[in-house]
Amino acid sequence: MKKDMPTSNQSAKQKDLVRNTLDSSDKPMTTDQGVKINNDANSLKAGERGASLLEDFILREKITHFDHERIPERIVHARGSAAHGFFELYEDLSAYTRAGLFTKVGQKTPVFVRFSTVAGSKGSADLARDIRGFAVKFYTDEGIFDLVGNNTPVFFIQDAMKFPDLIHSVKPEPDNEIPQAASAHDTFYDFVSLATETLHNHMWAMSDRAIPRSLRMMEGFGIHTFRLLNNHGESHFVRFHWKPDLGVHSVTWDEAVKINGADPDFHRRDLWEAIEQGHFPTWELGLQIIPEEDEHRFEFDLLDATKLIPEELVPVRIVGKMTLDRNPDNFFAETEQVAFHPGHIVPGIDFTNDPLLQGRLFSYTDTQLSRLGSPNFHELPINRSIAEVNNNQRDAQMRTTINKGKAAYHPNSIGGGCPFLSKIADGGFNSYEERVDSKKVRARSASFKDHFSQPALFYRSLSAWEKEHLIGAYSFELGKCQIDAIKSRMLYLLNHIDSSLAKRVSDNIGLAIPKKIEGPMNMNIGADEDPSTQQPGKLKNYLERSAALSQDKEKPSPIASRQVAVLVDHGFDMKGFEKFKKALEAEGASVKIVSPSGGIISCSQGMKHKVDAQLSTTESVFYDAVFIPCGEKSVASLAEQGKTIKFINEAIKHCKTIAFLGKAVKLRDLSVAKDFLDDKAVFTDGSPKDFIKALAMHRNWEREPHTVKIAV
Ligand code: HDE
Repeated sequence: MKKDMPTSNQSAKQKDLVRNTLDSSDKPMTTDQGVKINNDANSLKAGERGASLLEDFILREKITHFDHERIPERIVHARGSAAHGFFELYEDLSAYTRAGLFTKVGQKTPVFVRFSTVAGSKGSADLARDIRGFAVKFYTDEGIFDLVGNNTPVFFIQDAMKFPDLIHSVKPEPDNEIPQAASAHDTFYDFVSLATETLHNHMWAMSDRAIPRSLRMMEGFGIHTFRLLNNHGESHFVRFHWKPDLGVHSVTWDEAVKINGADPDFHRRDLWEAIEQGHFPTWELGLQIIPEEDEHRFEFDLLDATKLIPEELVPVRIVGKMTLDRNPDNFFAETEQVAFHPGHIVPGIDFTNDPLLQGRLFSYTDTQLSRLGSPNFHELPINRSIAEVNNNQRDAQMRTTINKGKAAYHPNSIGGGCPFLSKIADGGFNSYEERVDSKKVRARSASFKDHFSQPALFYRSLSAWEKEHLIGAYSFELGKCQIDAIKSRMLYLLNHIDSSLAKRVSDNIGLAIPKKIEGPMNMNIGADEDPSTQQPGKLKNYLERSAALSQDKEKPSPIASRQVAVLVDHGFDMKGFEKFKKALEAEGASVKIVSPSGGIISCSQGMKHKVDAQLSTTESVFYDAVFIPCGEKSVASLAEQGKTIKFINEAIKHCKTIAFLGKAVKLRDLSVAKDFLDDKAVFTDGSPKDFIKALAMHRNWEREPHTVKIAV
């Protein structure tokens, strides 16, 4: 019988059956062996005040299970949040691939997506400056396809051999286990400054991409070049892109630091609540498709994961949409136990010789063996294929399938030759018949050697405010390092990428840019190779600027699910409040009443309103915009709270949209907002239209240079 994974239109009963979910409502409590329990509060004792008895199997079972509840966290990407959804294809791509996922237009393929940070532990804060994982499990009719990507289009290293070094350098330092979920320390910069291939991805990590406003507002990238194979065995190269319908947006570093303290679960909560409220996040899937014959057309190597293919050179073709519409029922069973693997592909998709990808193909199954403890991890409900699984793999720990029959080998006659093999024409998997004719070498291709041109392209492509943020990030991170020789090496390298960038960072950290650096600086070379081939090499400028690399877009983003704080107390003006609230909610924004006291407050019309957050328990950094309605009593009460002024000052500092209606102008004049009267996102009239327009642009970054002196 063919199993079916849930799509949003399947019945709840069907979903539970496949996913092995258990709803305990109206059920008696039992032991793991099904025995009904009569007393769950007291252990079995020799007398009420006597010793506990070893025979108490109920106590022993409960404690033993508890003792073993934790499994090893992921060695990287330990901190994650996930959701269910589906992918829908716009157009038939059978000219390129035979994968049903990309040829059956309109079919909904179920997905499970896990977002993560890389460096921090499972319990670390969400707003760490870090690359985000963006891993998608497609439950296709032809088996599982995992697109295990990140929110940057490139990676730090070119060859899997260096992955443990990269991760060891960024993880907390081994002597004192400091710092948690932070790259701003000596070991990381020691490695980065010696391994120049890291510089491109590092530049992305110093950009706003590494502190997203929401997991729902990030791009995703498969990074490696993969192959698509069609029914004729023809191959095209492909790179995968996810483009969020909500736009790509970030917070400032100052906000990130504050959010980490005030709500370390900020991203997790944001994703969860958006889905609960029906604001289902969506991404369009884009493909960059490159014909076989164009493999060597570019001034970089397609197999090099530290290089992106600018969209100006190969446009991104939008082919479908992914919607996340259901939160997991159980964090551990789903988000923690999901096992992704770039080697999970389906017929019609294939690998390339990218040496980073090739190493990953080994690593992911290997890690599941220690993390999930058994080669049967594919039997966990979240990892199960919806295509039927039949083979002669047997046994091992925690096997749940009960295979029938005697034949567990192939060929066999006892089992009628089953399970039988499938012809390629009948859906059997085939690999691209790539010609391989070469010497066995331990080397890096010369075509991988340019480590500077794309970081320079990225920097050139940023807007002025993005460059300022990046300069701030480098200054912060290097400022936290202790060893001058490491910082100097970084300045030397930055100077090769962009001298104005290096100069600003050098001024900020108070260290001169060195003219020369002693010793080799390119770890790609082996002991017997010529050190003169090392970086930095000459910059190539094949493109002045790539618009896709910048987050600075003229197009407004939808404001649905944006959080708007309304600062009020008893007696606030209902008319102005309602006008804004209605207009904002009509666009899907969430209006939250923030007031000095919790509970219920009444407005000018005597109506009762439930307070969403007490001023003392919330922070300006949780909201995208603020408005303060008129109302003498309300404004007077707010004016007495130091937190009100801090709240407003922070909103101004973080370039947010803010409106002071009627008498609330008094609060504008008590805060730094009085210095921003001509600002295009600071309002004093009663029209929500302009407020919404400003919010749709995310922030007024033009304000930022004037906020430097704001002391919050
Ligand atoms: Fe991973 N990576 N990785 N990685 N990776 C893991 O697998 C590894 C790389 C990525 O939400 C681990 O199940 C090696 C690139 C994501 O569960 C581990 C190399 C990209 C996730 C592993 C890389 C990624 C992982 C840890 C270099 C972007 C989280 C737990 C050869 C394209 C998936 C696990 C999730 C997880 C190894 C490089 C993305 C240890 C050896 C490049 C999103 O197997």
